[in-house]
Amino acid sequence: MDFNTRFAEDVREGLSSKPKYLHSKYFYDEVGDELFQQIMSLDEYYLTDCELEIFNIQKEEILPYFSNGDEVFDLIEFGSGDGYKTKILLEYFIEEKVKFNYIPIDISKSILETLSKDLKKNLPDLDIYPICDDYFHALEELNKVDFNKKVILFLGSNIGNFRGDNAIPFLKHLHADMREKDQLFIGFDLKKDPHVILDAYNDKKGITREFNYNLLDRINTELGGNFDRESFSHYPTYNPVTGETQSYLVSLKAQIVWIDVLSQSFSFEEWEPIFMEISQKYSLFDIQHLAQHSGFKIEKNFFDSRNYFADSLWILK
Ligand code: AVI
Repeated sequence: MDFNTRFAEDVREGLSSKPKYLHSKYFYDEVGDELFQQIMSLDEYYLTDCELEIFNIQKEEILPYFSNGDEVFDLIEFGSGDGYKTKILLEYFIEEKVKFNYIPIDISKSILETLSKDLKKNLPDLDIYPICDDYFHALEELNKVDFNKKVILFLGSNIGNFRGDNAIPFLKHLHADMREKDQLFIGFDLKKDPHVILDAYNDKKGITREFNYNLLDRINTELGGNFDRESFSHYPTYNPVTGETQSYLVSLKAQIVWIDVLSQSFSFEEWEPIFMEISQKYSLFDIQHLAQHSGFKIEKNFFDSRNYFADSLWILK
């Protein structure tokens, strides 16, 4: 199935469900990538700063966990995006003359091209092998030809796009594709003051709202929809019991939306929500639970100074 057919079918399924939902993976077209860059530099969106701080302050401590100094290793990054945070580690590793290859994997070709261009210019000594593919397919293909130790980076709390234990099948799949000496380095956004969390998804400038609306715009342009974004209100929530941050677009009136490519209309009741995104937050116990139930052991947790965020280094159990 090509991308557009998959997109259309996912939209059909989501808008026909009760409650309605849309997949947040479709947030990321060119406009969505740009909006996410803006989100990462918002004052309220503390996640990026925390991880930057961990890398800046603790890079010397992180390095010996990744490299024994002799063997070449592969630093594989899932969903590298523009590599903004990773660059701190890359720069330091190059400075220290560490033997490693950097292999960013992303489904966005344009973002990989921008990243490669930038790194080739600014870090000419870096060995970079970008792969534009699905994470697991890329990893499985790599495993056939490459026997270096692998350190897999899954940063920025991307794992939080799975609700609670739904991350376990993904982590088990990863586990199955890893060899004995490989490591997994995952970013987890920690449970904290609920106001701090909610503000991060409800910024004053309204960029997160735009990020959500962009998916409606995308359905309009790519699938011939007639969503009127003004008749939906952005509603983010945080539940401190489950650690789930959820965002919704709520229909402000009874309305019917038509989508050409699907030759189908979807009716909304007044105040009917579309569930748009989950960003799971974790306690240390939750992290331990995920590691244990997917075949991993925590080797070391790296925290920022406020204990808002943890980069957790895992090895096979
Ligand atoms: C990509 N992901 C980890 C971000 C998050 O925090 O869940 C996406 C995001 N959505 C709204 N703001 C940021």
